[in-house]
Amino acid sequence: MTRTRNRGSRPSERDDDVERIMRRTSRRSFFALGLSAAAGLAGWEWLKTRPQEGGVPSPIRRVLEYNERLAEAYFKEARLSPTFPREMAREPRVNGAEGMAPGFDPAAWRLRVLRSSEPTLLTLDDIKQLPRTEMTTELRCIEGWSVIVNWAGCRLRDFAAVHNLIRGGGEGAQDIRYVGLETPDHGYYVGLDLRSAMHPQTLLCYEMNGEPLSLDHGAPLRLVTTVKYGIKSIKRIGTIVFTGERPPDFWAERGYDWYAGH
Ligand SMILES: Nc1nc2c(c(=O)[nH]1)N[C@H]1C(S)=C(S)[C@@H](COP(=O)(O)O)O[C@H]1N2
Ligand SMILES: [Mo]
Repeated sequence: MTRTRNRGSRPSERDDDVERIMRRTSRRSFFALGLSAAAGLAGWEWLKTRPQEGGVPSPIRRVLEYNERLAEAYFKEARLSPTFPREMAREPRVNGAEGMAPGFDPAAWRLRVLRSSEPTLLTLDDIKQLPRTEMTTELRCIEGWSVIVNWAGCRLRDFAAVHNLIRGGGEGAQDIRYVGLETPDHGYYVGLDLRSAMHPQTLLCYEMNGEPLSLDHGAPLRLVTTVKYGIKSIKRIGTIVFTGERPPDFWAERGYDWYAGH
């Protein structure tokens, strides 16, 4: 891992920062904020009734700011992929329909979020309450074509921060190193290393080129990540899991590189 210098402080000092943040985080549990995974849906319902700060319920804002510092300490060497003027965005061809059988009802859809305890079920509205991020980036298919697309959604990193998903879960809990995602029918599934999952251009997307996602392009919620080939940008996410073990990956099982970076 290459460590880059961070505004005048020596790398070793930055490491101390990370250590300190990590120690403090494990001491001061997020239970106090009612935001732990264990708080689950009840906690989330409570959150939605909190006063807003900049469009985000204030307890979320606080945890976001806190976890952003943590994420930055961890992932500070993230390089941003190029972005493009919004006018350059085109509709990508529909590519790949694994795990996207007909008969799917987006209205009945819920996102299952798993860490160590009980799964949490979220609606699309829950996800839309989180800070919205828009980006116009290149979708690159491993088959050799690419297209510039405008996407909107929630950074997976913000999602993880709000739901306290990247922290170890206390005594005996495994360290989170990966994120796994799969379609509701388990027909398509991808694994991401945590660094790529927490990259600021890895989004849980619900809009493409200013319109709600179509079913073909992954409605109601898909992943888009600029740091991997299109195979990792899974459409129609059903379950997302934060885990210590490398998740299975549809195309890795069929001979492609598990990391699929480009
Ligand atoms: N569920 C699901 N997601 C998927 C695929 C798939 O077959 N099933 N194909 C992937 C591939 S190979 C690419 S290039 C992109 C294409 O996204 P698009 O159809 O929105 O252009 O979706 C990715 N996500
Ligand atoms: Mo692809």
